[in-house]
Amino acid sequence: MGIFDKFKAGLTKTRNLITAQLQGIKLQLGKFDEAKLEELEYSLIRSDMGAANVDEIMASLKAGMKAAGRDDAEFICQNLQEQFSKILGEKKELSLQENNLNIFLLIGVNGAGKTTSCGKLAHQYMEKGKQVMLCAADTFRAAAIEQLQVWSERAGAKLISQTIGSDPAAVVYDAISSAKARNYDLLIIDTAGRLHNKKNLMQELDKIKRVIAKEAAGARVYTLLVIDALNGQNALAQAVNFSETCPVDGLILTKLDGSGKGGVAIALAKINIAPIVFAGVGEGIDDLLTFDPQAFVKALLPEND
Ligand SMILES: Nc1nc2c(ncn2[C@@H]2O[C@H](COP(=O)(O)OP(=O)(O)OP(=O)(O)O)[C@@H](O)[C@H]2O)c(=O)[nH]1
Ligand SMILES: [Mg+2]
Repeated sequence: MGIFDKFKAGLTKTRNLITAQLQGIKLQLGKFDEAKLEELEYSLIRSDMGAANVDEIMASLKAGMKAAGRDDAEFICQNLQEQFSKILGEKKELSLQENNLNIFLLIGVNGAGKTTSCGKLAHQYMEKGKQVMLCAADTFRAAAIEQLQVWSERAGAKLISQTIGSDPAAVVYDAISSAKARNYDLLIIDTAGRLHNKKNLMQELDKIKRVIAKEAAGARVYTLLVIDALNGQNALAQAVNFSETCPVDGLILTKLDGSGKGGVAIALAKINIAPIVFAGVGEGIDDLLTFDPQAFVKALLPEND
């Protein structure tokens, strides 16, 4: 399956929401009047693009319709496609530095999909021929360590872990030493879920970052904030709050498949904290896609046929 088809499958629920209006009108060969435009506006809001963003998008759409003297579904699709693409911007892929250690540090609130994404990423980079190591720096629960162990076996990646209750920064220290000694390409660090306002937990994250800065001084490090699309507009608040406490290099937007809230990607891009670099579209090992704005937008809107 190509990346577009994967996005399309993953975005089924959001796509249904937005295309229902557009395609229904198309079939009736009708024109978009005020009432139909309002329905379209409502479905964009329901997809969690954010009310203010939808206001802007609709205003621009209406201005475009007026200027072009068009009120048909094709024009509207085209206009939305252009607007969404502009908001999402260019594809921003993480690049690994050759012959050097690269580190992904995954952070985020409880249940966002950090551990699962660590496993999927390990698999993805193993498939690309990279030497990948996973580090279980969520030491709060035994289950968290076991969960990452299962993923490491699935992906065929080495796991570094300690016992429950160990200092997460110490596990990270171990993992870095081991990864450096054996010339690993990529170290992926799983951390415990935390809220940005839990001071002790944010201090723990700082400590992990200090260990990375000191022990892996030459490494390329990406701090990746994992965001659950199911949280819709709350996900935005989380992204803002987290990034204010801890600088973030990229976002992993998970569970795009789980609801019709795929529009949150547009809202996230608009606040421009960090680019969305990966998208989770399921629970399987292959269900993490490099975020491709073009494929995403194409998958969100009905096909022009
Ligand atoms: N449908 C779907 N489910 C996902 C996706 N990513 C993660 N999940 C599910 O979300 C649940 C939580 O995922 P975890 O990876 O355990 O989340 P976490 O952030 O590590 O959670 P904590 O360690 O408890 O903070 C699991 O049931 C995953 O299978 C996704 O992209 N799509
Ligand atoms: Mg976890």
